[in-house]
Amino acid sequence: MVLTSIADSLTRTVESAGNTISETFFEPTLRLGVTGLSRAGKTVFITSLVANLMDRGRMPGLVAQSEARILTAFLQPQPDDTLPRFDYETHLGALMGATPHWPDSTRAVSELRLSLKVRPSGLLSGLQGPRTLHLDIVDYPGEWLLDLGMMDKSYDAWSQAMLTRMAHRPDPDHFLPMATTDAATAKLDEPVAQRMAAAYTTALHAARAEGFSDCSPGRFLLPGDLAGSPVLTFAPLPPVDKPARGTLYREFERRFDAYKSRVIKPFFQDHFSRLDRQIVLVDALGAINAGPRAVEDLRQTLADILTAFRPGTSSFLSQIFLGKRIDKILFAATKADHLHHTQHGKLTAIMEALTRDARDRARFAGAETAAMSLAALRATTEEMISHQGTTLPCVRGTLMDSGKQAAFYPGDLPEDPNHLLSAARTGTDAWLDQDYSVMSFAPARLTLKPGEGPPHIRLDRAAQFLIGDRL
Ligand SMILES: Nc1nc2c(ncn2[C@@H]2O[C@H](COP(=O)(O)OP(=O)(O)OP(=O)(O)O)[C@@H](O)[C@H]2O)c(=O)[nH]1
Ligand SMILES: [Mg+2]
Repeated sequence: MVLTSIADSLTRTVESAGNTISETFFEPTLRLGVTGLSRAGKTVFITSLVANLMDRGRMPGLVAQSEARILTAFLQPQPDDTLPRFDYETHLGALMGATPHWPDSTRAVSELRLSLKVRPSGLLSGLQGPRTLHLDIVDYPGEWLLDLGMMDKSYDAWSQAMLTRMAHRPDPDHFLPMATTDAATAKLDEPVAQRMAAAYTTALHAARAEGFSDCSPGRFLLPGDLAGSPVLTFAPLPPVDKPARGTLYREFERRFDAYKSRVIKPFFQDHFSRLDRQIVLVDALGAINAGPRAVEDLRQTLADILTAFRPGTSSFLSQIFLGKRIDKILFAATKADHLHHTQHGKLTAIMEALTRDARDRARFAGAETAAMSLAALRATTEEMISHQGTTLPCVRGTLMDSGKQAAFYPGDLPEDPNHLLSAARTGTDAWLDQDYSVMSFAPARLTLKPGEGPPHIRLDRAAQFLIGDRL
């Protein structure tokens, strides 16, 4: 155990030394992580960001662009041979085709390299020719960050923690009655192991649906290409003193360790620890629409996810980061085109409040953070509509279900975000003084002028925060 960790650290040190040398003497690379819970808007964000960096007519908020210093941006083969490529062309085709539709859900990590040729600014501009920045964009599910808490736990400690939690949670397939000491000490019987893992997974899904956020292991909920494999076929068991070989307990313990070393560790080591910048996308409007419980769950889940951005809290993380850190983190409420711009400030304030604890801590750990609301792909236009003697700020777009055009008023977000968050914390079922609703709009049919990327809201500002200082 100890030997492998030392060997691992050594290779990593050599690797990072290698990175530094190539960064100084050759072309610098910036790794941008894009994450968020499922359906937060990661795929649309990356697709539109890349399209708008290649055709920069709608990116005035990116300073290097407004100074006309970005000469070209082009896609390149990515540097990591074992990572799937982010399928940019297919996703863009979906959004920009003759019958535009949203891209399919993606369930695993993927990567894309965009290279930007830039003229240096300031004093150096006359002395140096253009230089190239490689932007490596990594898309990964936020759910995977939730596993971090397992790394510093033994199977025994994790089992006890989960079994205690489960006592107060739904258990539709009756996992708890199966998880007895007798079962734990019985000889391993694979069909029994599979039934238990399946019942435990059902319980995790049910707990998630009821708004509980600590639902580990994360891959049980979002298995990617690991579905059905032995590393996902285990469950917590009651403690057994010196379990005998060949028992269910010993096998589940072995699979738990395999899950840590083969699933969690490689992700954090090979992908997460190499990020320089991070954007966390949050569908805050979707949660507000779903009600107070969903907002409170979102707040808690975000807090759990964001512990990953504080390496000091986990010995495992400190080890793999080796002093390196993510130095800028942007928290972005997505799909802001569901709101008239007069409400965007309120959405940003809600986003700030939702991530306040985590942002304070990240800042403490040396990372610069910001919150913002954006739409990666604007699917609506704005309109003021008179209604019962007042004018309501509405948005208009094509409805997903019917394909018809409709104008729509989503409700008035509160000036003070704590109105929403405190109602959410008290666990009420519905908002008291407002109804919120979000329509599903289809992406609009687009005819773009040459040099123009897809329409968006504040994507240029997000890009400026995330990469502007390196251009
Ligand atoms: N109106 C609007 N809707 C958006 C925008 N971005 C995302 N959406 C909606 O959110 C859905 C999810 O977006 P994706 O980009 O696929 O989200 P994801 O995080 O990649 O989702 P998974 O791959 O399933 O984890 C889309 O199908 C759209 O319905 C946006 O900028 N505006
Ligand atoms: Mg996706």
